[in-house]
Amino acid sequence: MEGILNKIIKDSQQGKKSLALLLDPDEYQNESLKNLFSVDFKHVSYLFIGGSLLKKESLDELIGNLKSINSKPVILFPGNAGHISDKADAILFLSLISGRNPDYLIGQQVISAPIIKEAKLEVLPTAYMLIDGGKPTTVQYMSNTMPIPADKPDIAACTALAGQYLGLKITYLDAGSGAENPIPPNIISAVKNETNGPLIVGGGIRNYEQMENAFDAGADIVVIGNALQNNEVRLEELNSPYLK
Ligand code: 1GP
Repeated sequence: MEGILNKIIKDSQQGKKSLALLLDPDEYQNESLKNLFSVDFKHVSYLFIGGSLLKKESLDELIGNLKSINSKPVILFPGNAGHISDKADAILFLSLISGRNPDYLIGQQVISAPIIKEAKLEVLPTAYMLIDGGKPTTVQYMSNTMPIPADKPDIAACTALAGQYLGLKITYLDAGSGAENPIPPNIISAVKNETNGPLIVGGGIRNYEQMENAFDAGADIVVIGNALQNNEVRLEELNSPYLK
């Protein structure tokens, strides 16, 4: 079977773009899930599961529910080493390379490595970068790191290139969940031009236009969480020509 990482890399090389939904287990219970998936969502490729303050039971429960109603790959997007479930298909193995907190550069990774091995999850090595989204976000606070200023594309590009040279396969630019401003297009294009691998972009994307702007600028995968959770946008509205 083709692995998820290989598919993400191949799609990026072929210019095929994807939409990922971010689901927070503490927010989505059975009813809200059924509502979310009551529409046709064939243009969604990945389900990211994560949140900053997860209860383990809700993580396993959400993944179990998701698996019973759909067949999209379920990918963990962990806030820390405790957010691992063997019920998922893969995990974004994140190193927070925009920050200078060793615990999020390598500490949590050491703690989680044997748990991930035991759980037999596919590992997606990911250079995770926070970009200032206009207000302090949970991930900034929890990781105790500073985001890269939103008007510094050169710093973002050099950071992403360093991540690539360290062997990380995917770059994830995140303005943080519920960010006021999504990642600016010039940051996305600067990172895309400087690196070769797949580029994930998320944080504060609330509508079709913002999603398209991210794709136009070079995002391979756009992640949307809050806006769907809060019904600011519906899945049907996100059916872009990029996602055919
Ligand atoms: C956050 O990139 C994700 O880590 C998605 O952000 O919830 O703002 O869509 P939103």
